[in-house]
Amino acid sequence: MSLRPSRTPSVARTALAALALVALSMLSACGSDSAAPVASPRTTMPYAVVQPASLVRGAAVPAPTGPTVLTVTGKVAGGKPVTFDMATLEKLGLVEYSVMDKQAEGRRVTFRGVLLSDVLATVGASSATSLHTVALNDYAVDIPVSDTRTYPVLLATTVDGKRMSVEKYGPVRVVYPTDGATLDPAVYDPRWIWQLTTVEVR
Ligand SMILES: Nc1nc2c(c(=O)[nH]1)N[C@H]1C(S)=C(S)[C@@H](COP(=O)(O)O)O[C@H]1N2
Ligand SMILES: [Mo]
Repeated sequence: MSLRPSRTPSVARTALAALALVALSMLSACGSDSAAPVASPRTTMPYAVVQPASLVRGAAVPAPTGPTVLTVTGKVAGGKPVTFDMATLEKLGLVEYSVMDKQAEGRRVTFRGVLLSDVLATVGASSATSLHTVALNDYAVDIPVSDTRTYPVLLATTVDGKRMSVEKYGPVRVVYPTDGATLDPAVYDPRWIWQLTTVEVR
């Protein structure tokens, strides 16, 4: 095989580029469902992947070696509650986006954390319709699973690069992309549950 640079004439190159574009648009038109990761959010809200998953989906979630920060109960694969320490939770992959934080900071911040859709996929909660989420202070709110497919709902583990203490609404906090979508505050603000401790899959 020759290592010389291609000397394709520019006309041919333009035609090739056009062909490639057509092929690409056909691919995205008919292949988007099979190409997209399971339960990934369908949204125009941009978010950045800052660390890809290092826990293979479908593999057993290792038992916590540090403090448990999240317990997922209810309709999960195997039927037994799945517990996560912070290190394991963050192995599901980290994404981030900036959003106005009305509750805690009162300004625009960057939340980084795990997509709730990735948590559901990891515990095998594919048949779920609703999530009964409970906080350390016993506040509870139901989140429709459809939200996790429509929006990049985050289980945030840091704000502006810092861990969140319990006093600072942590260590795990649900975040919605309120800025990137027109989400009715009356409906969605109560779903911004802070000090999240348990997700019961229903
Ligand atoms: N842990 C916890 N999260 C919570 C709440 C709460 O009491 N405890 N209140 C919810 C409600 S009802 C709303 S509207 C938003 C914003 O609460 P705030 O307006 O009192 O700051 O946070 C939600 N998250
Ligand atoms: Mo509220």
